[in-house]
Amino acid sequence: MRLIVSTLALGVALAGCTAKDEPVASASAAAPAAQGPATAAEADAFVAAAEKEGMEFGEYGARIAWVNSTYITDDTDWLAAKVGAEGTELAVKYAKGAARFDKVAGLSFDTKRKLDILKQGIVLPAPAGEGAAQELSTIATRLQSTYGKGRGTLNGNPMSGNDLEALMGTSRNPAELKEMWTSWHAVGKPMRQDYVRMVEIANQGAKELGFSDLGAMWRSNYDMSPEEFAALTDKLWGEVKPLYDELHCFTRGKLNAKYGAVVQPKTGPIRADLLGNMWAQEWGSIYDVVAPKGAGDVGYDLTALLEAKKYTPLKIVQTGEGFFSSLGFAPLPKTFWDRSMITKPADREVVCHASAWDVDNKEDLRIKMCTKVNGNDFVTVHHELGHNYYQRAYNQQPYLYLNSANDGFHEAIGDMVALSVTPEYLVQIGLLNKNQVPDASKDTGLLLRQAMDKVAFLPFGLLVDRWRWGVFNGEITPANYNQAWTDLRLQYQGITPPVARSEADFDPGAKFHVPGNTPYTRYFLARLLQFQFYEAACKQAGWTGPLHRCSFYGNKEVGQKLNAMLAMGASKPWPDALEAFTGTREMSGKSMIAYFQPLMTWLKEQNKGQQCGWQ
Ligand code: X8Z
Ligand code: ZN
Repeated sequence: MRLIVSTLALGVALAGCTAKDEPVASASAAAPAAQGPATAAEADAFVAAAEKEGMEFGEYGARIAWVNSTYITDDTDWLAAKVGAEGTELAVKYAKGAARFDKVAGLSFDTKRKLDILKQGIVLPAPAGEGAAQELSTIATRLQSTYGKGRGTLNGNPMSGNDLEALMGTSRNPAELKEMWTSWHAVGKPMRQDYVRMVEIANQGAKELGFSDLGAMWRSNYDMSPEEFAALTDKLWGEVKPLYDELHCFTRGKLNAKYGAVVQPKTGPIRADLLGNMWAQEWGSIYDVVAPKGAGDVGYDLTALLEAKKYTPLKIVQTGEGFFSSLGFAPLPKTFWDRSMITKPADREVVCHASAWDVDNKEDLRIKMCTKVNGNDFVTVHHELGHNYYQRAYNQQPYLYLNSANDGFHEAIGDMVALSVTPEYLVQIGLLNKNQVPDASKDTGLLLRQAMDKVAFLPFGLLVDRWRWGVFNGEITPANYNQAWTDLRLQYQGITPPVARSEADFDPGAKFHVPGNTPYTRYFLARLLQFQFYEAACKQAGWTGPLHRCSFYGNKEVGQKLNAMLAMGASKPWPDALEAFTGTREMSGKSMIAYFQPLMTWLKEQNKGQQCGWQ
């Protein structure tokens, strides 16, 4: 396992979506030279030592984190906390050692870039001082395991988070939805004090590394200043917000029609538990509620197809592998199938939230999922495999470049592949009959179904870190943690909790990435990037039809070009990687907007005369 490399690389005890470790340096490598000003040659040697030792520490930490995440006990928590603390101490020592070369002239491009990665990439830095790293790591481990072991209820019966997540998508009973939402959100409550303390310690750690606060440190990983990055995310949100606003307006109208004004008023925010997802982050599960008659009947439902063809979780993963193989990527290694956790074990506590792992930074790729046979998990499997194929594509890079171009890239690859899961593709793999392929008159439905997941997610993708950035810089204090969360949910998503909240609650803790300490802006970026990648791939494939009907399944040329970008790892600033595959150097909402253009026109027409907006 590696000490923190970048925002993507997570600490040992903090396995998130792509569980990796942080770069490690020994105390000797990190220690300042005894005498004289530092030289470029010393910087080269410092980086080389870091890479060597990081690689060595890596596998050890990753194996412990894996066992902890797939078998939560007091003992594995203890081990994960211990190795996490060791990793953090080394990473911090390393980051501080790297600062010694700040003013050294004549550094090579790579040495300078790697020193920056060492200085900026720690997700949860600990300050100096006896026991700080251990306390931080113990808290971080406890938060993640508390989430993993969390339970809510339905009709008074205890239920795992994983089961509740699925049921939020299928129940259409407002009382049940409210119960599931409320009981699950109680999982955050006991985390509050830990979270407060964790923020104190990690903020202090960030300050010792020269950052104003931990949020600024997180925002420093995008080949631009933290301020420029925050401004970029504002700009990107501005591009796509009009599309979200139309979707919100349309969806609210349909919910009002289905449930009546007592449950869902005609104006104002949407009740958060009615949108088919525990966090109202993706709404595709309630497509049946919003589907317009005729044009909205897309003729098939992926979950139903998977059930009808008796797909198993394993078969879904094999199907995902098949897509990547069709692009020319080598099959997954045997160890992937032996070591992955594809379904939820019956007899022990695990972290069900899906993640992809690269345990030895070479070939020991794994996913960890509690896969259910439904359309959502079909997409999530592709998402996770995208991480694994990325990891393997860059495994020839030096240790500090074993990462994506920026963290949004890592999150976008599998999703871009899943955008190719078109009706025509489903025919190719035998899930759909040829005569079931919806004709052009159903395009609105297909796009609306897709928008309910892709567009609906955007404000959520942004606000999770808006909240954390505020917590880290002190604008949000423990006295208004929950109110600030609820306010941001209203401001960005236009949603409101189904029951009154207070500062006795800690709703952010009910979302995996908060107790899991996984930065979240990456998913916002990925939502836009995946459409940029997809549009570029379709162009490469010579597709001329409507964008959303394009599948690049089986296209080796696309595969080759994709591999070229993935293989760059983190070795170049992200605009270089983006350019290599798409020809542009800008992250932008343009491709997503182009994809949904026909839907936007249609939504505006539907929403005519409605009082859209919520404030
Ligand atoms: O956490 C994930 C992946 C693992 S990186 C399953 N995602 C975000 C979430 O679930 O909140 C993918 C979409 C957004
Ligand atoms: Zn992911």
